Amino acid sequence: METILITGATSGIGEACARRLVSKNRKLILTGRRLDRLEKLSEELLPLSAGIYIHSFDVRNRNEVISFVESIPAGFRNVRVLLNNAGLASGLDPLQTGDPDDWDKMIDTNVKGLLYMSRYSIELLRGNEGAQIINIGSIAGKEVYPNGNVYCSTKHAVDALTRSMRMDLLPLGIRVSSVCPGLVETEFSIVRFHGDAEKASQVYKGFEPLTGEDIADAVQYMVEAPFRINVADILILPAAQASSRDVTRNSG
Ligand code: NDP
Ligand code: 8X3
Repeated sequence: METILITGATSGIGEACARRLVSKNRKLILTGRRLDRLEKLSEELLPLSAGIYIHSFDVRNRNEVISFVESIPAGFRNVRVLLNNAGLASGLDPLQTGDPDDWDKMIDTNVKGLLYMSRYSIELLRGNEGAQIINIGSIAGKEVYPNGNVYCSTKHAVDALTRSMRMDLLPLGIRVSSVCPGLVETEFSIVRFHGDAEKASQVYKGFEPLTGEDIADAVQYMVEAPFRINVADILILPAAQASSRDVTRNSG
């Protein structure tokens, strides 16, 4: 029986993926920092699954990542899919006035966290038929936009890591791919604007943004594709978005 490990399952895209991928034929490992949310989600999904293991930790902390991997019970260690989804933007400022604490947060989570998770999960994935790592990238990893400086850099790094990990892990039979969304309405912008929900809601005003479920559809396609296929990269945008800077909005 296969196991799928999801980081950032407490909200948004990661939570939608947990809901979409849950099955009586699968075990899930759900992670994030907010234990109360993991407990609630696990309680809800457990009857629909073959088993759920939750663990709250911070992907930025290398020792916590190592302890998490060591803590996984025997029945959950045959991980077939690692979904590296945990990530965030913090701030939206020009470089000259940017807050270096925001920069550290984004680099430590989006780049170093993804690296730690990937590096220490290899032992769980290795040898499992159809093993794969799916990274949640972004349109911000394909192009840049004003004031997106550090966030865009971290997502460009995710793009580079996806392509280089694909080469490194080829001899181990582990496929590596990415799903790169445009604007998805989740808690992402609330986090970016440090809790300012009103400012966050403006980001999605006047057009129909993507939902976490839309991204979960793409992830499900990758996860359930025949093992001979590696769906290497998917860029998904709302119909109203052509690039990071081109979004058609109604004035009303
Ligand atoms: P949310 O804020 O809704 O979810 C982010 C998830 O990441 C949460 O579950 C959060 O859990 C987890 N997370 C953040 N920091 C850490 C950490 N240090 N350790 C462990 N878990 C962490 O945003 P989204 O669902 O939108 O974001 C998911 C991914 O999608 C991110 O990588 C983001 O960059 C990417 N993305 C989002 C887009 C969008 O428009 N929303 C578009 C393109 C990509 P907790 O706080 O409990 O730790
Ligand atoms: C999140 C999408 O456009 O806010 O990666 O950077 S965007």
